[in-house]
This record gives sequence, C-alpha cells and structure tokens, in this order.
Amino acid sequence: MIPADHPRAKSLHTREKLVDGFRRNLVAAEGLIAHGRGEAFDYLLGERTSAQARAATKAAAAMLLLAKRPVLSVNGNAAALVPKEIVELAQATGARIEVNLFYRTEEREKAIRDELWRYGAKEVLGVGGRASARIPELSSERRRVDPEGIFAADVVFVPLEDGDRTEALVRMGKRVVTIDLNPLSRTAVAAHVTIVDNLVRAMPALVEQAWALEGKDRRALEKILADFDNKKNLAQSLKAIRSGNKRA
Ligand code: PTJ
Repeated sequence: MIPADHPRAKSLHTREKLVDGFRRNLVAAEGLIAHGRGEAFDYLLGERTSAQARAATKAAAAMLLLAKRPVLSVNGNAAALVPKEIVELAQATGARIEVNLFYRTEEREKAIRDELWRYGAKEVLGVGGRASARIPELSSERRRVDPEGIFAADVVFVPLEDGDRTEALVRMGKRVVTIDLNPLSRTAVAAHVTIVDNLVRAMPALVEQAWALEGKDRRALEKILADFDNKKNLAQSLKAIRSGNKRA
C-alpha cells in the first residue's frame, strides 16, 4: 500500500506497525495518539538523529552497563515498534525486562509478554500477579511493579513514559534513562539521561552502543557519564528543533 519512493514512507511504515500492534492488542488506542504527538516533534527535528541524541545514547548505554540491577520497562508502543531491540538491549546490558502499562489490562500484558518471547526474551517480569509491589506516591496503574524488577532496580529504562512515574522513580532514588521526542516533557526533564529521538532510530543505535561499550572498564564508562549533562542535552535538543536539525 505504501510506495517505496513515497517521501514519508518510513514514517508511514512506523504508523502501520503501531496500527498492527493495536489490532494485536499490544498498543492502547491512546498509544496511537501519543505517537502522533511524538511524530510532530520528529517532524520538527527533521526526522533525523541529532548529534546530542547520539551523545545521550552513549551516556544511556554507559549508565545501563554500570548498573547493578538494570530493568527495561516496556509499554505497548515500545513492544509494537522495537521488540527485537528491547530483547537485544537486555542481552547487551544484562538488564531484565518488565511489562509496565499505563492502560493496564492483563490481556495486553500477556500479549506484550508473548511478543517479547517471540523475539527471544527468556524472562518477562511484571505480568499479572507478579506486579505485587507499589511505587509510592503514584496513583496511576503504572505504580504496580514487580518486586524483583523495577521495584528493586537501580537503573530503569523507560521509553515513552508519563511524567508522573518518572518523577516517582527518581524520588525512589533510581537512575532513569528515557527516549522521548519531546524535550519539554516532564519525563525528559526528570530523567537522568534523555535521548531526544524517535524510538525507531534510537533503539537500534542504543543496542549498537551497548555492544560497543560492553567490556570497557568501569572508569571509562563513568567518564562518559561524568561528561554528560542532561540539562545541556535538552537545551541543545530544543535548539536542534528550532533549526530543523539542519546542522546536526
Ligand atoms: O502502553 P501503555 O498502556 O503503557 O500506554 C503508553 C502511552 C504511550 C499511551 C502512555 O504512556 C502515554 O499516554 O504517554 P504520553 O504521556 O502521551 O507520553 C508519550 C511521550 O512519548 C510524549 O512525550 C511523546 O512526544 C513521546 N513519543 C511518542 N512517540 C514516540 C515518542 N518518543 C519517541 N519515539 C516515539 N516513536
């Protein structure tokens, strides 16, 4: 249906993946709308990965590799768009994978778990009764987490997150890594490392960085993090949006 030479072919294919994910009960109807907001920012970014997104990706990989108990939190949009990369990132960093939904239903949790299994995940936390721990001071369904996963994690990776939970995770003393096309969102601001880029470009790049840095000594990884400043990163990402990311 989508001609290969269509100027917006990539973006249209991403939409198709989400709609397919919606039909397969992975994606919430609201997730389609959330993607539309992301697309608007991506358009302003020139639909390209900026230099600062690349730097943030390196810092994100370093933070995940330095973690003692890293956990990748997966929602419907992430499961539909980048299931393979989620499993690969878990393999590269030793992170565990947990399903955590805003619009939580057990059917969607299981559909997402099964999708991740199909892509080779050995273990998926947070499904059904496993999510028996609670994030304090958070009223959304996202508060229910796995005691062995997000609850016990020191670093949590939260692609496409809502601000409330990011702030609550930070209050719990966790380090948070996110991917969010909106550099002004509360998640983008509250996280310790924010990759301002489209999930579909950022995830393969993050997997590649994680494999490239895996095996480096801790001091080298700590230096990458020490040299990274998320406030500056967000300010530069806003600049990239203003300039249509032409110079990146
Ligand atoms: O699967 P569920 O039930 O957990 O629900 C997931 C959604 C995404 C519906 C839920 O978390 C939600 O409502 O999210 P928000 O608050 O709309 O936030 C989504 C953020 O992700 C916004 O800042 C968007 O700009 C951004 N975003 C959307 N699509 C992408 C994106 N960032 C990166 N890549 C994208 N493809």
